[in-house]
Amino acid sequence: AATRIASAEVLVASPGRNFVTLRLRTEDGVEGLGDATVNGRELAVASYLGDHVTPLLIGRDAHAIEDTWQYLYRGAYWRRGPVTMAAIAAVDTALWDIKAKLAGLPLYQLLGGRSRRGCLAYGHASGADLEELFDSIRDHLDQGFRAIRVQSGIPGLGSVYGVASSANAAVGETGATSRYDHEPARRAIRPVEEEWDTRAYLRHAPKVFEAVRAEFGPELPLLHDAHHRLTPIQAARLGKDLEPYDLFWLEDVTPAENTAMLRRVREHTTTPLAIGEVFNTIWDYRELFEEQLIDYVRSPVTHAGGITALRRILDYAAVYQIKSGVHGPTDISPVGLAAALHLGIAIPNFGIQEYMKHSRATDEVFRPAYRFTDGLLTPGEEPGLGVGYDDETARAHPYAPAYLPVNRLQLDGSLHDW
Ligand code: GCO
Ligand code: MG
Repeated sequence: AATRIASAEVLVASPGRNFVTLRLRTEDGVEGLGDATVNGRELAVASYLGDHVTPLLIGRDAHAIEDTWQYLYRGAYWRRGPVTMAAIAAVDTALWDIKAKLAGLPLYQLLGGRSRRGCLAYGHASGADLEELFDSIRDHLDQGFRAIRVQSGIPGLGSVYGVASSANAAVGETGATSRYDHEPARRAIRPVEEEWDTRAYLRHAPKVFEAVRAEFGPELPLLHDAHHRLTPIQAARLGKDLEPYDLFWLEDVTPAENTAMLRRVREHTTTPLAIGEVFNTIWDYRELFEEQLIDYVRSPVTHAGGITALRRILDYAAVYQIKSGVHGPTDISPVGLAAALHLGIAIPNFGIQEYMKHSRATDEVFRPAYRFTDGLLTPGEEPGLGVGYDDETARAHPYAPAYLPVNRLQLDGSLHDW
């Protein structure tokens, strides 16, 4: 029998940072949550959902997840794009949450059941110099991380995106919530500007990994994010230069728009490649999969059209022995992270899960059931996603515009990829 959707609310709040959350409720009062956060463009998705999607949902069968997905994707005429796909993702995730609650099961049971003890997580270590970086790696090892992303400051450059530094001790000033908050979205009406020099980066990065391997040995899986900043030939050189340090992956070496660029990179290096955090559909991956140009899929549930769509992308990836490496920064809400963990524990081709840890304020609103133990994340056994939404706590944290930095070349101030 049909279980009708009776209400749909778009919740915008800023507990630690801005989040857009969709809450659907059935006529029997069963609630489902979906994450629709697009960092720095939050209100665009809130409007897309509130003005154009939620009115369509009232009265629909909450069980008809695939039909609702197709209805919102094909029905809009305007396909793809981060705003559309985040909105569809939120609806899809909320419907899976409801279905699992109605079944009385944690969501992963509906996705095929448990395939592993937990999802291997990687944390973000970083430092302005090697000393700070080593401290940060040690701190992550103490927290139990068994895989670590390494980002470092570059001599001659000021602050570098993705690198925590003593500068972030000026919490509030930069928007950082702690010294380890290295990707602060600054609360202001426009982004801060950082400086960049690709040649300095290419000279320095291999030295950093050489030092890290010398200090921490050959076992520890190490990852690195180049944040779309390189040309194909520069990326090829970096991949080659890092080969002796045996990276788990090198992420986003080139801008994502031109996937064919990865062909050039792949010709030159055996360093595994990860890409896709800014992709939003299966179509973005087609060439990359079929030509086996990448090793890991970075799309999160939140930006790729939900659990239904990410599952489809990852099944397609499995044909080519490509694995998941789902995006998990703090701008993916606990709802988006929980969805990734239910999927990650069930699928055959799980690779790794990014885990940055949300602030206390964030966890107080969402109260996630997932746990991090001995380097592994587990989604918990509560029915559904295992995430809630505390309206009263959320109301104490109203939305405020906040933006990540932009990046200009040190040489002449040209705007560069960040
Ligand atoms: C990562 C990402 C993030 C993004 C951020 C954008 O690998 O975790 O690159 O740091 O920059 O999520 O909103
Ligand atoms: Mg990244």
